[in-house]
Amino acid sequence: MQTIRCFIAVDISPEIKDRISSLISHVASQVPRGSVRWVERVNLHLTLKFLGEIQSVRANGIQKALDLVLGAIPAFDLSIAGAGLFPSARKPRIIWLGILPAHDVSLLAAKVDNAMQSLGFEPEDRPFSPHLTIGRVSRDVSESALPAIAEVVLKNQPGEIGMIRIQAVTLYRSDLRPQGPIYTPLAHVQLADGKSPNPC
Ligand code: 2AM
Repeated sequence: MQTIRCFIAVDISPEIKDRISSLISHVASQVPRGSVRWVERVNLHLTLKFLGEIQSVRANGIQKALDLVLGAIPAFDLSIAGAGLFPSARKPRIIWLGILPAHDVSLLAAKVDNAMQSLGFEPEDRPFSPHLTIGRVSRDVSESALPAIAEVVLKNQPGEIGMIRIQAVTLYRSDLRPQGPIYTPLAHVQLADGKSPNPC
């Protein structure tokens, strides 16, 4: 049986992707080359739920379960602003942009999580923390070099990058390749008054 690695995410509009890409270029020029794997413009997204490896035949059922719950949630706006680091600025591994307000998108993530639970996926054991990952610190960066990377990120903290209208969520397939992941949309599911998602 074929398995595929999947996740459910919100897409980012082309304009906002452009702004984020400019920010990434600016920050990347100030940290040692190769110290961070920056997210490619085409791959920028806001993850709602990581599903991991699933049997490919389940994709249809996932789309149907999402259809059932998301059709009742009205579209809403989010602002992308600020930057931060997981798990901490002392030992950063993930570099992210903030998402505001947290409430609506957390509710959306909870609905998605519930829908996936009904299909037998494990519920999230940690509260949803809305963020848009823009970079991952390479494993081979020494611990002593980590705070300097965090300092660059925090020094270049953006104000509001822009608003995105959340009208749909996308089920993605993720193929991990040495050159970087390839994300392929498998299904778009509209919110209550959602229109077709923005083209990448
Ligand atoms: P992130 O944005 O929080 O980093 C596709 O791989 C997306 O799924 C990533 O953007 C990542 O979300 C999330 N993801 C990848 N591997 C994961 C894992 N093992 N556990 C949870 N989320 C994961």
